[in-house]
Amino acid sequence: LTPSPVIPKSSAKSYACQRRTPLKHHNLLLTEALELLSENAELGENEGRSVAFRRAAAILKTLPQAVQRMEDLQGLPCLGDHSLRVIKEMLEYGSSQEVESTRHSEQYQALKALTGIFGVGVKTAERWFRGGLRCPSDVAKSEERLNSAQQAGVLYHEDLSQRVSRAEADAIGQIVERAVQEVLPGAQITLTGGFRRGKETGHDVDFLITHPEEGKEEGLMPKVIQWLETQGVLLYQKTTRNSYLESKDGPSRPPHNMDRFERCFSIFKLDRSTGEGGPLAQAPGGEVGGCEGRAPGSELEPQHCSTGWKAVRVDLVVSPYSQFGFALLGWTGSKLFERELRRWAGKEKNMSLSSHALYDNSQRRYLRASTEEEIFSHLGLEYIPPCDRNA
Ligand code: 8DG
Ligand code: MN
Ligand code: MN
Repeated sequence: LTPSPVIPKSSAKSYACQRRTPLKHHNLLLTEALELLSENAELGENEGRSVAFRRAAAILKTLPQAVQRMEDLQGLPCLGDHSLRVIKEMLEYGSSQEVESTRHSEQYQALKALTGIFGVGVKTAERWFRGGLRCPSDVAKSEERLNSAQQAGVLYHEDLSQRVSRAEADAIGQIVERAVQEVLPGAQITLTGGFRRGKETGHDVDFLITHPEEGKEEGLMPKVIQWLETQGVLLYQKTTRNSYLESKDGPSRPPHNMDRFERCFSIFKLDRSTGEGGPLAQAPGGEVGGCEGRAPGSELEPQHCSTGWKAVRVDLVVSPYSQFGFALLGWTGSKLFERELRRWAGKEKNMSLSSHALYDNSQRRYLRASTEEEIFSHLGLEYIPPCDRNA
């Protein structure tokens, strides 16, 4: 009899924000299966079920070795009957019928493909699915009215469906840095999202911008966008005020200066010679490979010519310095880790955590913090570094 893997003390904790979840782990087959079921539930708008599968996958990522027998799972939280059933089947037969039939179902594949288009959410994807659409090219050929995000999503779909490399993220970082220094010297930019957690690739690149002098950051986003636009870097952008008031997870009392918080969902035009190292020969007086036909607003045909540049999704967020720690914590992810932090704050501490502030409902006051470490400490949690927030 082989001994059961020793379950680390932290794996017995039920909130993901109490545990260290590294990027690389030993149970990829199981977590991929459970995450597929989670994703399918999300596409079917069954949030409770989706979160349950995601939590089950997350606990397996904390284990020091591969699960081989059901006994190896003893003492672990977050594993419901359904997840246990799937794991058991996979351990016995190498695969799960439910997972495989979901993976191959037309509905799962179509909804995944349609929500994979930038600007398309579950509701729209479902409506299109009922109308017979199955993939991005169906949408491009259809008569559906698309908003401007969806138009960009269809137009640049080929590029946007490719992963963004770390080198490309760094190249975009340099462009953003340049833009920010041009319009507000002394402003600071930080790479957040998956890349900050140590991922090698991402579906987009996320940045947080602030300035050490409180108030200087006001009005920064429009200026940065304008500068980027004059440089011809932006294929698409939509700047919004924070959606903080509408957010059901937000704190019960918004801070006074929340209206300064801004974000921008954008698509950058990244020169391939910068993103991949090794400069390409520049064709005289124009783009490499002659991709002029790709201007946004041209005919809505998915574009395949992408020799000279690549469309990359970029998220920019501007935060006042006083909220920087909260914004950094909130935009580093993972999504499940964020969700668990807010659940911990509310359920265990009677506090409300957002990307702006931490409110103590018992003391009826905001708890100040300038670093992530201080926020974990306010929450009574051991500090978890970004590389271990990959829940
Ligand atoms: P990926 O891009 O590599 O696929 O992964 P990621 O970087 O972890 O995912 P992301 O979708 O880019 O999200 C990064 C973080 O940003 C995520 O932890 C949650 C956070 N985030 C959103 N939308 C919002 C929002 O509307 N408000 C706040 N406060 N945070 C958000 O994605
Ligand atoms: Mn990201
Ligand atoms: Mn993002």
